[in-house]
Amino acid sequence: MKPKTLYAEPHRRFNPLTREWILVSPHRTQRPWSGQLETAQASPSLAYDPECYLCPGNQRAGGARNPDYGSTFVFINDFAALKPEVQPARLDESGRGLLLSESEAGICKVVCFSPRHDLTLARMTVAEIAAVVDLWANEFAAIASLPYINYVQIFENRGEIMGCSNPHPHGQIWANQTLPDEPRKEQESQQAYARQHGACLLCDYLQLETQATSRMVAENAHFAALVPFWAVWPFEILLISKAHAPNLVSLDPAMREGLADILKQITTRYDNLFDVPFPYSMGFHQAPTDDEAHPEWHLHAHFYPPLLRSATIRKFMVGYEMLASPQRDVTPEAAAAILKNLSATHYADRKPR
Ligand code: H2U
Ligand code: ZN
Repeated sequence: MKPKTLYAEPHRRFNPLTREWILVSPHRTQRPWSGQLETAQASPSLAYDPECYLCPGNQRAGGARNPDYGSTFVFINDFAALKPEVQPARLDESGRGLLLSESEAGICKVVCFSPRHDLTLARMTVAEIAAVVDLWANEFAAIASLPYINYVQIFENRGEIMGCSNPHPHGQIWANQTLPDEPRKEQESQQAYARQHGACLLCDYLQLETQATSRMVAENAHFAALVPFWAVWPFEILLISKAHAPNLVSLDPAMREGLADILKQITTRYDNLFDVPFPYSMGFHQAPTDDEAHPEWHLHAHFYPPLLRSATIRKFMVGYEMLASPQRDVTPEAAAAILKNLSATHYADRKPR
């Protein structure tokens, strides 16, 4: 069957990175909606908020005071989910793995992207974002060198709808002893693909998408942003490094600037989709830091935004998604076309008509 016919009907798509299937139901957005509406979040108007625990010079909830920082700032999370010092232990209470637990050591940090309370990545300059990329790379290297750390997760939650506690531009780094499930699935898939085809999964995939162009959203010399063939979230984006690099540390200055540029392009288009600061969870997937060689690993980032039809109508991952399989309502190709055709100029910078 031709893709055109297959993709117009309910069908399944395979995610080769996780080796999981998703259900695509192209016509489902036509159904009426009388469900929950979110309130669209407005941009903060203050460049400095005396009540904000991330603004320069302010006191944090944990009691510490932020320095008067002028660019980026990183600190150990005052309410860290993971801690460096834990007593190593493993317990199998039933002897059959039914009540199994293990100690887990790790470290959690908070990264402020800018001293300006009212900015977001989309509203920062490429040079300012490049400073964040440098900080991510330096933190990755420093945390990776800790002997008890085998995996470093850099991420950002944006918007109240994603559980972000503060509009001040910031992200987090959680790093730990064991490889968590999502990167573990991707690692096993990349290893299996490399064994079977003698090539890199994401290098091959990127080549296909560069030829097809129907899912490409934005590109520069060093990075490509696309709605992956197997996207689950309506406006999900996969950001892929054009070079076969295992992590941020291995990017040269030009590549880092390319990353900063594409991050601005993605977040600007996202904000322009519904003319609101667009909520999402994003994060980088990089090779584990376990002192093994990881030739199979290809640096990439996932953007998972929750919105579906407007600033106030979100996609719920409930019911069938919780119990059976993730499902999406618009095709990835339709979502990519919408995102690609949005202005590359942020709505706040557009002249009033
Ligand atoms: P989110 O907004 O993405 O939840 O991140 C904020 C993090 O900042 C959160 O993990 C930490 C919280 O524990 N935090 C501090 O470390 N110090 C504070 O004073 C408040 C919040
Ligand atoms: Zn602030």
